[in-house]
Amino acid sequence: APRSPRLALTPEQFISRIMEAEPPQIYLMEELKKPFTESSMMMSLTNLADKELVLMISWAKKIPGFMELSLSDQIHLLKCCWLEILMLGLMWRSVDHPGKLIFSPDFKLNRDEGQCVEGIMEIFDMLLAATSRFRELKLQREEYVCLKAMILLNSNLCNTTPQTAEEVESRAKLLRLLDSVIDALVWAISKLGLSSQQQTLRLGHLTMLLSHIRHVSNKGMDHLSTMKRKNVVLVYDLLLEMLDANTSSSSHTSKAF
Ligand code: AOE
Repeated sequence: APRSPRLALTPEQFISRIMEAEPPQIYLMEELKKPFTESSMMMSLTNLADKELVLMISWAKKIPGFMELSLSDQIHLLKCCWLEILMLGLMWRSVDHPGKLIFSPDFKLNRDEGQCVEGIMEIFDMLLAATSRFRELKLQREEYVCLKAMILLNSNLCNTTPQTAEEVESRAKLLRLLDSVIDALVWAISKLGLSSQQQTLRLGHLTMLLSHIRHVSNKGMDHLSTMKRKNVVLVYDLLLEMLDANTSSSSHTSKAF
């Protein structure tokens, strides 16, 4: 049946829509030449991210209400949060594998394998620490999909002041969308059979983890630009200009939409 965007979804419906939007499992599908060198590891990571980013755009488009935002808001949101979204996905895949980062089923790295890339172990450790935190909290799939949508919709909120009437309208839609995601997360938590005090604490802990993810993403971004300066990362088509999300133009992303 056609879905009317004007009818507000219940939290339950909202979650099932974002569960359906989840991208499929990605495989790197290349032979890993072990032991890794700095450039072979960075190449594999970049290849993987390349595939994931294409799927991330289709994922975002399936979030109820996202396509009703202005195109420039859609682009801005994705530009601001792509690495946070990749990182949260990585943490989710790695949550049952202490000490390992499951980039994909055919590309798993131990902390120590980060030794071959300058500066990467520090990022790996932060990723592993946040993953352990999710493990302690026993993060549920429903909560995970809500957090991911929250990262996307929250990423750009404080960076810009809407100016034109269109921007004001898109901003209002964005805020209502964020309300829906928060309601959905609260609903997901309420299913877990906790006391209302424990539910409130869980909501607090989960959302506070998002500030750590933003922090790791900023560190990862710094690391990536260092790598780029050393010409270690091979950056492809769509990915080319976007390492510096704040200063670059949006021509590539526009095409990607
Ligand atoms: C994290 C999760 C994941 O699934 C894959 C990767 C691969 C690379 C990893 C990163 C990660 C974790 C942090 C690392 C990083 C390598 C170095 C860093 C370990 O310390 C990321 C590789 C990224 C390469 C692509 C860079 C260009 C992307 C630009 C995208 C963009 O700006 N836009 C607007 C496109 C948005 C599409 C949704």
